[in-house]
Amino acid sequence: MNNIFLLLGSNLGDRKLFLKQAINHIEAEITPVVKLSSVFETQSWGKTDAPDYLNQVVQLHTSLSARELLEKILAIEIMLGRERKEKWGARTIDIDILFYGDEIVDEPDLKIPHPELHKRRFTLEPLAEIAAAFVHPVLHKDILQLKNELVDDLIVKKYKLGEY
Ligand code: PH2
Ligand code: MG
Ligand code: MG
Repeated sequence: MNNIFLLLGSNLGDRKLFLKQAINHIEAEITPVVKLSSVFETQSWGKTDAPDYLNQVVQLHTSLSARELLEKILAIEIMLGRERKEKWGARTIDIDILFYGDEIVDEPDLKIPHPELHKRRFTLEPLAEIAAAFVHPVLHKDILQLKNELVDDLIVKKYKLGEY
């Protein structure tokens, strides 16, 4: 079984519901979730005038290949109304593969570990909550260390249900 971490993100529509629906689809069409981080509300990274995101990390164990996993994820994104018009455009749901065990994949449409994850507080905060000791197979540092070394001032805070 391969140990997988995925990042879920939504900044369009009912963000909390899209995260929940993504998890339901992952469990129905891929495999039950092993661990789930808290939901975090995060300032948009890269496109600063975009609406805030909700982000959450999930851990899975699967025997699917990275490519098979990617195909299932893309199908779930489409089912949840994902449209790709512009880079970093607002989206109902984005599901990114952060890690596929210790494997390194470098293909045009699939790069694992996710090449930007160590620069992004919106990824490392939820990831550190459930996998602080996981060692990045390229950078050879654990998630807690990467989080402590971050240079990213965008606000990332735990999202409380019923706050809005
Ligand atoms: N995803 C991006 C670009 N910027 N910012 C936040 N806060 N959360 C995201 O999930 C995110 C982003 C590209 O996929
Ligand atoms: Mg993404
Ligand atoms: Mg993506």
